[in-house]
Amino acid sequence: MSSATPTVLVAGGGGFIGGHLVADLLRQGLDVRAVDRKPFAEWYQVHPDADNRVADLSELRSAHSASEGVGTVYNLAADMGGMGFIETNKALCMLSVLTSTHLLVAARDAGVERFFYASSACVYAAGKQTSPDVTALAEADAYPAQAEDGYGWEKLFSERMARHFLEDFGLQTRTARYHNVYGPHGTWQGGREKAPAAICRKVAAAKLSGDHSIEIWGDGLQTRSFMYVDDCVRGTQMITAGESPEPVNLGSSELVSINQLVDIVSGIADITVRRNHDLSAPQGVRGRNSDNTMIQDIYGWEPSISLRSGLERTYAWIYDQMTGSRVTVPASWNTVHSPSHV
Ligand code: NAD
Ligand code: GDC
Repeated sequence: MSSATPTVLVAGGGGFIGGHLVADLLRQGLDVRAVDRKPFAEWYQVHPDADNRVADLSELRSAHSASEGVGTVYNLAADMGGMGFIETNKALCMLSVLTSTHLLVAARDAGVERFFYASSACVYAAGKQTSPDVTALAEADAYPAQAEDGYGWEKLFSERMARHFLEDFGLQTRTARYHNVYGPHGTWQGGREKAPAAICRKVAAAKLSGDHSIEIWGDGLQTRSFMYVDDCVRGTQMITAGESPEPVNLGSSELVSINQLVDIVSGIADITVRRNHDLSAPQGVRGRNSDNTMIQDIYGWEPSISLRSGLERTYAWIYDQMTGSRVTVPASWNTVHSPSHV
């Protein structure tokens, strides 16, 4: 691309959502810089047309270097995972505040025009998520604050820091609160995976091994909404280009129980599974859904890819990872992973 076109920085570009975002930005013909602290071998997607770099963006020097000549920053860099990870890695999750901080400072110093921050539904008050038939969470439900311990508080703090960098320095920051994003080319094993990928892996393992029993964390009545990654990538760019700096929900409003999630995946796999409910496993909140009133009011759009169609693509990809790489099906794939302190 011509040097006149400012570069787009995707911080966390070696990650799940980052890999899909880089791909979409490249498809639009943009100059993209993807930066991640992981070695390239661990990136979910490496796009040769991007300027791919390995760097730890929690260091101010690296954040400054990554931001040189950049017009738009997407900060997707954080230490994160499903409940099996964030419940037992609270300090690690909070250390992401160094990355959030240094990227904001570097963006301000580099004269960046737009800065997107990936926040999370984990900022929402626990007291409003105590029942499976939960009232969908609206943006105001983040206060009085009672965020997810560790991870949720870092997200809420970094949201507020992004707002203050707009108020005090004029950096045009934009924030979305992602609600459980799933899809291919993401984490599906090892302890950081979230429920959609975990259930896909367990059902595929059942199908491949012939032992049709799977372990489910909790009683399965707990509810969530799950947003397919293509909706996330589209909404992220829409919000970044938009004029509203207020944190806005970016999530599906299709509420399902975890038992229903298992029904859908086992239907896709065409097997009937026996369910072993582990009530001692990490469960997070009892119910969570996205109220999409604000995103509809501002943008006239909300995520719309159905859970069934998103899971068909996700299950197929995970099944291929498990068979294409001639991976044997260890029994451990069907159990709660003791969170790896990765
Ligand atoms: P991911 O773990 O796949 O991607 C995050 C990437 O950031 C990783 O590749 C990691 O190596 C990188 N990273 C972390 N610290 C870094 C640092 N100091 N320097 C450079 N790179 C660093 O996670 P994801 O699912 O793609 O999530 C992307 C963003 O969206 C994260 O900020 C996450 O908190 C947020 N989010 C995701 C979800 C979801 O359901 N996936 C939900 C809410 C919020
Ligand atoms: O891990 P998660 O997807 O995160 O869990 C959703 C629900 O699925 C939980 O109640 C969990 O107990 C249940 N579950 C059942 N079986 C399994 O095998 C399993 N693995 C997993 N992982 N869960 C299982 C997430 C955070 C993210 C992010 C999003 C934002 O919380 O982990 O970091 O912030 O929220 O929406 P979840 O939805 O609780």
